[in-house]
Amino acid sequence: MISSRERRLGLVHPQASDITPRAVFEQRRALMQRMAAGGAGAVLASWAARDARAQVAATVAPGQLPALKSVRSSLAGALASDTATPHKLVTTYNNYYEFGTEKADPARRAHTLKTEPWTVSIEGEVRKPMKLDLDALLKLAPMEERIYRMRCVEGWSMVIPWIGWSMADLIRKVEPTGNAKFVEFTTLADPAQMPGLRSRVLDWPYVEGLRLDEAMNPLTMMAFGLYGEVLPKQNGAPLRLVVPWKYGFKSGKSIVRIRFTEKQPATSWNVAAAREYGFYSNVNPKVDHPRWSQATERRIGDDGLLQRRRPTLMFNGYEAQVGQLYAGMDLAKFY
Ligand SMILES: Nc1nc2c(c(=O)[nH]1)N[C@H]1C(S)=C(S)[C@@H](COP(=O)(O)O)O[C@H]1N2
Ligand SMILES: [Mo]
Repeated sequence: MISSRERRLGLVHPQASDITPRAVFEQRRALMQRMAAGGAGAVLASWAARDARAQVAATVAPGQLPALKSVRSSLAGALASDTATPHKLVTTYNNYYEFGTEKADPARRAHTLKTEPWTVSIEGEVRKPMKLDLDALLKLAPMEERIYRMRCVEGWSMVIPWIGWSMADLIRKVEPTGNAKFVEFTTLADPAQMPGLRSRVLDWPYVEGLRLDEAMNPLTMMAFGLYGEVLPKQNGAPLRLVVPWKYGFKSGKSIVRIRFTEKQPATSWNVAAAREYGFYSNVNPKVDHPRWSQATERRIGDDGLLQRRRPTLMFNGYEAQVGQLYAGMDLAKFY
């Protein structure tokens, strides 16, 4: 075992099995084995046991999930050197302003979020607009575990094992029209459930957006879980977007509406402070925030390592997968 003093002094690189709460780690390993063996049905069965949603598991056809090995290898080794951030930190150090602006607020307050029933309305420039309930969303595509880096625009980062499917699977299902150029994501805004809405930091509801080709990129994910568990409320239950090459605020939580549009959507942070938060907001160490550098970041959980900062990677390290989306674009202008 590694002592916390050794770790504080930066003498060792912790292993996932050292820093992950043991019960969670083992539960996750068991879950992953079932995923590899049995497919999406098994994943949902495990969730159902924790979430009293047994009827969902019963209606999902198993056997669609690729073997765990191929799920992992689809990440092209991008994360080989990163250790997952401890579960405890992923679920207690959050940005979810609908529940308050302090990092500890969402974990303390988000219990008031009611995640069932839940419906996502898919609208706008699509041939097949639809309203999908949570059961339909969970079954929409095979679940995969993906371990992604997440870089907040504030200068910190984490590594999170998500569970979900590629947004592209949903997009194909609703058949965008030729006019669809962007996708707008809207978060729940209910003052009865969300005490943070009383503060006017943002113009609620929280709205984010992507270009259609960004939303179609296989890395763009709709997540329903993390660390092998149903998504905690503070992390955006019951479903949230994950766009790992962009600053974290592009990944909206607790999504209720997805709208396909011809024009670039007005997004909350861009409306609040356009000079500071661009529509694209790709992670870019060469384009600084007006008030701080983006060249380096603090990995949450590394605090003991004498406050060492690590270099921020272009597109958060996903340049091979997404760089071509921005060929020929001036990324300092389209920040
Ligand atoms: N609805 C909503 N989504 C949100 C936010 C928010 O305040 N409200 N914060 C964003 C920011 S700034 C970040 S860094 C991530 C944090 O996700 P996490 O708490 O799950 O790590 O969520 C993003 N999604
Ligand atoms: Mo963020």
